[in-house]
Amino acid sequence: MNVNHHYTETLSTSRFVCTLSRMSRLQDQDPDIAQLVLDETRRQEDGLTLIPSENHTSGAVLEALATVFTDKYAEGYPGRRYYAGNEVADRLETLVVERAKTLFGVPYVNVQPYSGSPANFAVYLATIDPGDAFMGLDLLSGGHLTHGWKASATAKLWKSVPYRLTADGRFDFEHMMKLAREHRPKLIWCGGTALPRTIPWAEFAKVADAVGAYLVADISHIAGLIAGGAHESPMPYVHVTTTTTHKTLRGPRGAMIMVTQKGLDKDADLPSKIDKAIIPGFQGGPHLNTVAGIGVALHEAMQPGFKDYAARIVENAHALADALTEAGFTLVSGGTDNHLILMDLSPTGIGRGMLFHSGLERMGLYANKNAVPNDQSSPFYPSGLRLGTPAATTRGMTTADMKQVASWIAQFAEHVKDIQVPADKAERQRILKAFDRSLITDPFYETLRGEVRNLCRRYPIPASQ
Ligand code: DSN
Repeated sequence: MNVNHHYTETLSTSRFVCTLSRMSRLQDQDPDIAQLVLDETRRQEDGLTLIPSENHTSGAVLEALATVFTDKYAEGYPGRRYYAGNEVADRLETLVVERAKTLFGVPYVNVQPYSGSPANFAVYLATIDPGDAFMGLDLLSGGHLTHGWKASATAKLWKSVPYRLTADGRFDFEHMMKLAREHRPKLIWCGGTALPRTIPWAEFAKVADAVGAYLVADISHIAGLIAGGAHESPMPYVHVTTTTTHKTLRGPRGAMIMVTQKGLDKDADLPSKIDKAIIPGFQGGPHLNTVAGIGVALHEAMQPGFKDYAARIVENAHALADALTEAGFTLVSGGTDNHLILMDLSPTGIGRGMLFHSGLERMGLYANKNAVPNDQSSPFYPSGLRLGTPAATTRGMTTADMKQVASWIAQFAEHVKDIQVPADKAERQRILKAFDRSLITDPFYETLRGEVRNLCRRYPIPASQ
């Protein structure tokens, strides 16, 4: 295996070395896949993940994922399985459910959803009938596909009534109340994927309660902040909460559905409806190795240090937002309260998110293009860039490092200030192809990539957190 010696020395406590030492059989039996695992490990080490929905799991979570639980079918629930041999699986799932109940303070949790979209689908199946109206945040305002975007099956099977943010990125509860009274939704989603501000759960509850709708919080992005006390919990206000487990919560790729006491008071059968919606309604056997990994992540989130981690995510996001603002960028809502920053690049031309996405990627800074509220461009060529600090904070980066990141973004912006992304398709393709070529030939990118790599090597991804 071609491993740079200096590199492994620098990272003697890192995930790279742990990965290498764990893979002797894989290297012998399938060197191609082993090499890809190492290449991806190195990509993550040498670049900086600023995608707000990504994070770096601990070595313990990775170890739980790579276990014999992956071999076992466990359709059903503890004590009620369709397969034999589930006595250990029952103990595992029960333990993980209990941890989630304790961490989030709820009476019921299902830890089986394969990921966020299946979790959200199961909530629809459990709570409303086909054709019923529901409200969710429009994708272009930062909602998720499954909150009713027109291309999602959720908008085909149920009647989607989207609500939007104001042009300055704020919720408009008066407008929402008007929509709710007009369409009488049976379910209202709160939460999203590009929301830089605190979500005022109580305001949502007023709207949902006024029309007797289920209120469901999708806390996928902020579950770790809620667990760590850096964002108010929705549990007193909503009936159901869904979350992925791999974002700020820093677990494996999976999801959970939780029913609150308010949810039980509305419908005591909600837990059993959700259980049935997952299996046999929508999924087959749970991925028990993922369930084990979720259990480890929940245990980590219950440790005192996790509060500090959540606080540092927000501190770093504030520092990054402030430095970007000082550098002259426009941020949706003017800043951030959480882990996420949405840059509005439209003051320098609409549709420029793609340029930043690809240019920064070439420099080893991984962020993603994103629509901004009232975006005048299409979702594939949006005018925004979404950034976040959960992964950088896991590496131990500080507010000073966030200032450096903002400075690199500003240098890139200056470098491409004359490039526009035209609305005309053919012209756009021509300009973007020329831009892609410049990413290879222009020495600016290699120089900046080296600077990013140097910073990243000062902060190896820890094998333990
Ligand atoms: N893909 C997730 C995100 O990046 O926010 C949402 O599902």
